[in-house]
Amino acid sequence: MFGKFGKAKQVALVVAAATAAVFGASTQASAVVTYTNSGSCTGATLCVYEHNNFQGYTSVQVGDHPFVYTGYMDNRASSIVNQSSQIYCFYDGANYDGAHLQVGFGKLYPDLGSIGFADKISSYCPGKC
Ligand SMILES: [Ca+2]
Repeated sequence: MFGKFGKAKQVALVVAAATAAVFGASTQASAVVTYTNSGSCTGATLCVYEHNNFQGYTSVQVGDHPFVYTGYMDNRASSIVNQSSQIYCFYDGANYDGAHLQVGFGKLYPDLGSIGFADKISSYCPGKC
């Protein structure tokens, strides 16, 4: 009775699973972010620090990619080094939304609290806000 349609449904499910696999693979690109306590940003594109003046736990990105914090660094950033040739937009929201801060290329922000943006960052993306 529903042989033909049942098959079509199965194919649709397989396509959905394959699409999920592709998106899963692209998510792996966010492995370009690593974490350190060394304070060093040498060779990196973008470093985001837990404390003022580039101290404390640090997320270190190589290459220009969007990123969403899901762990310890979510809502903890207090200083930023942007060594990229890209402008970056940092967001309070986890989905590149909410209050935002634009950081020009080659810029250092030693005290995000002085501009009202301490302990807020949950995501960022290369490009203007
Ligand atoms: Ca936030």
